[in-house]
Amino acid sequence: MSIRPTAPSLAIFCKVVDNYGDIGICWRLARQLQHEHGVAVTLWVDDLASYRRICPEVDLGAEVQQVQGVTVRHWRGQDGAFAPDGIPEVVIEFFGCDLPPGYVEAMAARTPRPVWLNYEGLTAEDWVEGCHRLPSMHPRLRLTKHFYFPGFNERTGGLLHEAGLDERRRAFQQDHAAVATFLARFGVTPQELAARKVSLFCYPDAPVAHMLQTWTGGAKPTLCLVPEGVAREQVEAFLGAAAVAGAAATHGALTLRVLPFVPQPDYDLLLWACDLNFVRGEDSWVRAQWAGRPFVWHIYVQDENLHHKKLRAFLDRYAAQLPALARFMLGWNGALAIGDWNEAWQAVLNEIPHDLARAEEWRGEVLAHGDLVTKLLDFVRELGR
Ligand code: TRH
Repeated sequence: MSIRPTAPSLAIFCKVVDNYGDIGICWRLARQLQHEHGVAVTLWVDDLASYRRICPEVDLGAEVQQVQGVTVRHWRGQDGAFAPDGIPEVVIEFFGCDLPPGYVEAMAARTPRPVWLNYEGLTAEDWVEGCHRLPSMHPRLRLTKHFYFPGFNERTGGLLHEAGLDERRRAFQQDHAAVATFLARFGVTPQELAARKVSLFCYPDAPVAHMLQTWTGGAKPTLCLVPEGVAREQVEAFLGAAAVAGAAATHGALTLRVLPFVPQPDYDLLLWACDLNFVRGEDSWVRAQWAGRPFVWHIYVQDENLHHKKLRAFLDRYAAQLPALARFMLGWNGALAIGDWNEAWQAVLNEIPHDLARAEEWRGEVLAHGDLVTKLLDFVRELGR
């Protein structure tokens, strides 16, 4: 950990719109700012219950609490007056969530005024390059907000990636006993370890039933690990029972196990332990990119099929040389018809050696421009000058 004497104080405002992705990203960002850069972070969260699913030590009843070095405040609403001297040097609003008006007034009254960033969603589309770092004046107050877009190249804000992540990932993946011990927590037997291990995280509209059927009829055993609550209907149809943590069933070549929702660092271990990962949204998608294993991304649905455009923009960058994986991901997201599932899946499996090579290459390409937190703090210093 490098505590920099100039590390600013910083607040992150996180409104959990639905699911855990928003708090997933904010919590990861907060931790890395604090642990690796010594930043005094206050994380304002409106939904502590969602937060607790990925971080079990969160106290649902606390207005203010310390969690792993981060000050966490329950953001109860838009009311309230705030003192200018209580405002930190940097304020980050996540996905354009509206800050409490009294807080914004206090920001304007602070000397010097804070750096104010709007942390936006990740997309591989080119337009973000023109919007990253753009200023936006407050219509009334002497305050300027800047857009911060995460992204994949030097013209964007980078991706969250902790120091030493890759070393930890490699050490874990090479340590077969550690992988077996980790998976045994979920009831995975030594025999099941030999199967092709797949984690499954997606939105409810993914064609999960087709996938389960394909694995059931497969020539080789598949072990599917699915967190509780994910694709509940299709999982229950396969199990013939409630999809509660600990439930499991085997049909044909497929064994399916329902896992409890694990704390965020353990979710990385799950991705690292599997041969292939189905992920969704933003944060698990990025974590899959660091796992060194093939992944299938289920993108968050947007009006007018905008998400298909986003998916294609990513596939153009990532999977230009991985036609089977690209085709399967388009099918998984309803952008084309998969047709024969056995054929499509077999083509994905045949391509795995290329996926593994691409994952290594991709990490190098993206991180050559620095990780998100380092880039964000550089931008803050630039604005503060
Ligand atoms: O929750 P998500 O669907 O995320 C988001 C939100 O929907 C958001 O509103 C939308 O804008 C964005 O997608 C595009 O999926 P995501 O991003 O993968 O976040 C899940 C988080 O939960 C991630 O931080 C990993 C974590 N997680 C655990 O900690 N334990 C688990 O067992 C699992 C399955 C996930």
